Amino acid sequence: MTLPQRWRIIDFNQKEVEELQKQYNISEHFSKVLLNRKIISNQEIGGIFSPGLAFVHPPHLLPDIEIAGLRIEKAIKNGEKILLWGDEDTDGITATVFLYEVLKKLDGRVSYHIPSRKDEGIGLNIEGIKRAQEEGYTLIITVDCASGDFDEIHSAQKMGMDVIVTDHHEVPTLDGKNFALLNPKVANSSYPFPDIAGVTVAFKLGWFLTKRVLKVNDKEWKSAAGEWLPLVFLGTYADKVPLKNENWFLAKLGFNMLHSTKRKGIRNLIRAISKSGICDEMVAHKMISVLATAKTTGWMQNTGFNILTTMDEEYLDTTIPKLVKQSERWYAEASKNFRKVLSSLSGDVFDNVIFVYVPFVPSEYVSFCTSHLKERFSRSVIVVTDKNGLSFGEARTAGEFNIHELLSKYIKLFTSFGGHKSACGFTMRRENVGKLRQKIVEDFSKMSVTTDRTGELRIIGKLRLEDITEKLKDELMLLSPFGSGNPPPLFLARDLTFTKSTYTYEIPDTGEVKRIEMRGEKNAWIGINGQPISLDVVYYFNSIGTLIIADARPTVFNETITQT
Ligand SMILES: [Mn+2]
Repeated sequence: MTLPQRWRIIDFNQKEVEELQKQYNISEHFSKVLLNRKIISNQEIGGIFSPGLAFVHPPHLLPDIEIAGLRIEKAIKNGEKILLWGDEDTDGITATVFLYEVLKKLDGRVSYHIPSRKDEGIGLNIEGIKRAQEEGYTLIITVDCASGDFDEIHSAQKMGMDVIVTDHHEVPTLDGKNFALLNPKVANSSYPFPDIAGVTVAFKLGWFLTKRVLKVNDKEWKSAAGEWLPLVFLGTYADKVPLKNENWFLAKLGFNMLHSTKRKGIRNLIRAISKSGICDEMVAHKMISVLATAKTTGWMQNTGFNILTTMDEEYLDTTIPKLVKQSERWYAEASKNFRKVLSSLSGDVFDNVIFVYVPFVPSEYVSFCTSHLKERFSRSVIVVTDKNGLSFGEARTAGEFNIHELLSKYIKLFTSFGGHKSACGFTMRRENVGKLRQKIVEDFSKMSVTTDRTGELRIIGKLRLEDITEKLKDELMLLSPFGSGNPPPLFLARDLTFTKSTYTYEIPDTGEVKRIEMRGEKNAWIGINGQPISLDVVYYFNSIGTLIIADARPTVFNETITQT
């Protein structure tokens, strides 16, 4: 059951559309797309037509980067053993790989450990710190974690090690901070765009260090950095940070390099997932879910790290197909659990927030269920299950609403809590779940319904499939890759006669016959007994110019189109 979304055709000032169109020699629809995204300055439009690292913020803007740079440079010069401490998701792994390779290039004596989320949890832990000390490490650099791990950091310091934190999660407090904390979200940060991924924070540190140690200039760095950009793309895409500002440029450049990268693991992943060998957004998502099954297998051992760094084809040929199968099984199991959660919903779907306690769902599927509920009902969602004698929950929000801030009010109810504005996680004693639920539902009932809902498809304009030009497709593809914060522009075609879930049409100029097909859930709209049916269709183009149907409904019932 999907609640019907309203379709809204955006209204444009025709004069503005024509002006922009003439000024940049672009098509009318693309002019509308740019106006809708408020991309109108010379510089912004220039960035879309020729994206480059020149549009990415320089590294010295990150807080504490000078202090970190000095300390790391000293460690390299003195031959100190440096331990990178990562996180077991794609953002954490790509960040670890990146900084590992940079420090190797700078002749650092570097190793890494990625804690197993299942056995060690997220962030620093005392056991690992002790082990690092025993093995003679004197500097620990975290990536994608540890902004709040003050106790562990102070312990490491007492054991004679320095700690540098690089991270992008919300920072709970700065009380007692006596270490370099490279996080664009710290309270006094003047970093211009804080919503970057952990891999991007690491990327900035690597850039800074390379300039400092090798005395290269920005231009030399930018030409050398290319090989790492696919890693930045994967981490950025996996963490679903908004593809805006510098995130978009980094994702764009990295995405474009996926096909030409020398990194064998990435090439092998694409081949294993995509029959055509071409990577679009769907393939990228699948790559990330395969990497998500590549776990930590012990101290300083992580399969994802191995995949992204190895040159050993044989290792990749045996490892990756196994992981692909495993991730398919995981997805099937996650979907099954999601359906169970769906059928357990009752009146919840009419509340401003969906808060469900579902102890029958294994904790590894909670994140999946939370995100999918949010997508389906376009509102804030909290899903809680039980894990290791405690309750464990995840929260996601639709739109701009800050769920991290709201949950922070109840920090006393949690035994652990962390995350971002739009996605966070927590653990708590089971007997407190009911109390939290009551508080949250109450908080949401006081908000206006629209605060956090995005249940509306906003459409650029009507565009018959016969009228789609190659020029427009090329223009739209400039905006890819599409994803969080950068949705593909939507168009509407009305009254298409579908026969057996297929619509066939002819391009007037060339006589070429094309067809589009209904797939998956949208199949609900195929005609009874295979009879032709007339449908209205909202569609878009993905990064490789394939037409994809976003939504469809029978023309006769379609009274939901509104013009703003
Ligand atoms: Mn991250």
